[in-house]
This record gives sequence, C-alpha cells and structure tokens, in this order.
Amino acid sequence: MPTGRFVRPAAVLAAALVMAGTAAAPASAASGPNLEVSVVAQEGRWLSGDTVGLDVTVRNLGDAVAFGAFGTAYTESGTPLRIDRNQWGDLSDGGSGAPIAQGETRTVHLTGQLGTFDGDSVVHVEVHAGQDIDYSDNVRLVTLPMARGTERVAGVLYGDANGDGKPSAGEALAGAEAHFIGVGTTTDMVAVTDATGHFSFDNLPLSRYAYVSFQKVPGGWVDQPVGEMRLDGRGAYTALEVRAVRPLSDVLHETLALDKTTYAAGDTGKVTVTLSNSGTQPLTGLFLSCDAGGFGSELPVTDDQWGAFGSQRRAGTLAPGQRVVLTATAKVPDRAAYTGSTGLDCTADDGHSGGAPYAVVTAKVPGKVADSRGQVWLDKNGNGALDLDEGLAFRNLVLVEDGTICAYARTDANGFATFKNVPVGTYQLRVPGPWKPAPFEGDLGVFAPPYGGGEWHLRFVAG
Ligand SMILES: [Ca+2]
Ligand SMILES: [Ca+2]
Ligand SMILES: [Ca+2]
Repeated sequence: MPTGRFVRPAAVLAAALVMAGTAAAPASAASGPNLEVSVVAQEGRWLSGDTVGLDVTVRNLGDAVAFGAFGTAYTESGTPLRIDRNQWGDLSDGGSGAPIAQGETRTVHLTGQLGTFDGDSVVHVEVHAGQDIDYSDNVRLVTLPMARGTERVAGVLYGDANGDGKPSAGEALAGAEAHFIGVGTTTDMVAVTDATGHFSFDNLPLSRYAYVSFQKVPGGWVDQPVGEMRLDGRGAYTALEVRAVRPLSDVLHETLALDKTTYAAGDTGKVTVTLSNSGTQPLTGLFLSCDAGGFGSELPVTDDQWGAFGSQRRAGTLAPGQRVVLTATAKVPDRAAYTGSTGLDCTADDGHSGGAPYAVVTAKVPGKVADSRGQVWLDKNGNGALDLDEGLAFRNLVLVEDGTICAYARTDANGFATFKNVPVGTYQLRVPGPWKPAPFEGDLGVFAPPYGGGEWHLRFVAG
C-alpha cells in the first residue's frame, strides 16, 4: 500500500507539470536532473509463495545531479508482492536518499515474495528525486502473471529390465500404487498403475512443490525418485517415465550372527556380518548402517570396526562372487537386562541403488521378571478409535515366544488383563478364538521398570 512517503511523488509530478506549463518552453530546453526508470521482471507463471526478481535500472538523463533519490516498490493491485525496502540500499525510502550523477546508471536487484492469490500482481516501481524535469518516466507498472487452472500428472512406471533407461516392451509394472502429494493438497491421492503401467491424476490444484512416489511395486522393483514437481498449469508432467531398477538385495546378501544366544549385561557380544555379491558386476561404495538405538539395548558397535564398510568411510567393495566376513564387538548395555534382549540390526547399502538388504539378530538377556498390564479391544463400530464398550471382555490371553506359550492372563469386563511375573522380553500376544491382531499390532514388549510398566492397548480384529 502507498506509504506517506510514497504520496510525495504524485504531488511532485503535478508540480512538475505546472512548472513545465508556466515555463512554456520546449521540453528539450529543460535543464536539471531527469531520472528514468526501467524494470525487467523475472519471467514465469507465478504461484503464491514464489520469490520473484525485479531488476530496476535508474538512469539520470538530465544535465544535473539528482539529489536525494530514493526508490519504492509496492503492489498496486492483485496478488501482493512483499519486497524488503532495504534491498534498495542507499536508495531506500527509509533513508535520506542518494545522489545520482548526470549520465550515471544504477541497477538495483529486488526480490519479493508473492502472497495469497488475488489475480495477476501489478507492482508499482518508482524512483523519486527532487527537481526531476520529466516525472513521466520515473514510474513503471510491472505485471506478474499468476498461474491459473488445474494440472494433470500422469505417466508410466516401468521396470528397466534391459537397462536402456527407457520403457521397453514387457517392462510395464502393473498394480503399483502411485501416491501424489503436493503443497496445497491435504491428502495423499492414490492411483493404481494399469496393465500398461500407466497412472494419472487429474484436476490437481496448482502447487509449488508436488511429489509422486510409488508403493507396492511388483516384483521387488525399486522406483527411482521422480523429483520435485512444480505444478503451475503448464502441463509439464503429463508424460512421466518413471524408471524402476532391481533392488540391491538381488545381488548383495547380508547375514548377521552373534557368538552366543544368551548374554548378561556387561558381557562382550561379538557380531559377525557376512556380505556377498552374487551378481556379475562389482559392487562399490558399500557400507553398513547399524542401529544401536531402539530401546537402547542393542549392541553399541562402533562404526570404525567395520573398516572400509563403515558408514563414515563408505568404501566397501565386493567383486562378483566375492564374500567378506566382518566382525565387531561391544558390551551388552545394562538396559538389555530390563528389556530381556540385545542384538543388532544393519542395512548393507551402496547409498544409491535402493532395495538395500537388511538383517537383524537378537539374543536373550534373561534374569528379570515384570508385570505387564493392558487392554485388548475390537473396533466394533469401525471408527479406528478405542471406544468405551470395545474391550474384549472375559477372554483368555497368552504370550507366545517362538511358538511356545510363556504366560497367561484373563481380561476383565473392560478387556483389561495383567500378566504377572513374566520374564522380560518381546512376545506375541494372542487371544485364543476367532480373533487376530490388527496389522502391525500383536507384539508385546514386557520390560522391567523403569523402562516398562506402561499400559498397552492392542487392537484385534475378527479373523
Ligand atoms: Ca524523470
Ligand atoms: Ca528398458
Ligand atoms: Ca471404535
């Protein structure tokens, strides 16, 4: 919006016209400073939130110094463009202005950020100086065209079996889920690839950042990232060719082993990692990413023990047919006594292929026992949430480990039960009868205080 400071030039313009009229002299005879402004706006189909550049060039065409020159730029109409006036430097209208000598040319690079969409943005750019003899060239209006409409994102997903980087006959990947998400869309949209591997999303809102990714890709193929898309109505993404490659785990194989099946806290555990290359090409840049996080009971193996295969060095190599055996040791952490287990899990990666093999090994750390209380429930009304009457009442529960029942409990009227004096560890909780755990539920870690003791709620479904 115009500022108080900004109102001045219009008054000056009127005064200049009056002076020209009263002087009754040809314009060519006028003497004094004469700033001329030109503006080059960055080209684009703009979206809210974009940053747009404006190059403002000021020339003094007159025959005298323009003193106290200052510039201003603001949105006259449409989508607002926010411009920090400090970008004008010594021409900022927050200061006392700057002199521009006769014949001098200065260029100021401004950037602004577009706000909420309100049609094309019309930006008023002006440089003022006292006694400018022709104010008509001191003001420029620049229109920034805003993108409009909707977008379509479509393409084909293919497994590049012949490695030519293009979709070839027989390479279509059908039945994969394409997921679209963009800034400005609230939910993940899903399309399933058809028999020819094609997918499409229509009538998408414009978006500065949008992404397509894939799930449930058949045959173990690993889709390569599509990259960030800018949906500004140009239709630039209607014929995507999304390449998928074979997973690294096709050729790189990993196994983990521990030297014992049972440890005590403070023991030294030794882990052996075996890596092999069953492919016909050498594998390079290999490294292990091992997680000593989890509940803090895993073996805290230091990365340097993996040598060239450490995640810091990323320099492991395997020739075709080659196999390497790596070993490392670490002390079993105290916390493992409270969770009942220790171990290690490692991904063997080359950092770029996707589909890296992952392996896990665990051992017991027995001794402690704990009580474990919680609730099993059925989502009777299907709302995905636990409601008051959904506890599975008066049922026997069992904890199972490796197919052996290790503990029993019985639920009360609200589906609550307590397992008493259970050896710490991780179990499968089961309800004998026509029920099965909901997906991703059904595992129960029984941990000793202070690491355990929280109440659990496990959802079961009819099955
Ligand atoms: Ca002028
Ligand atoms: Ca191909
Ligand atoms: Ca419910």
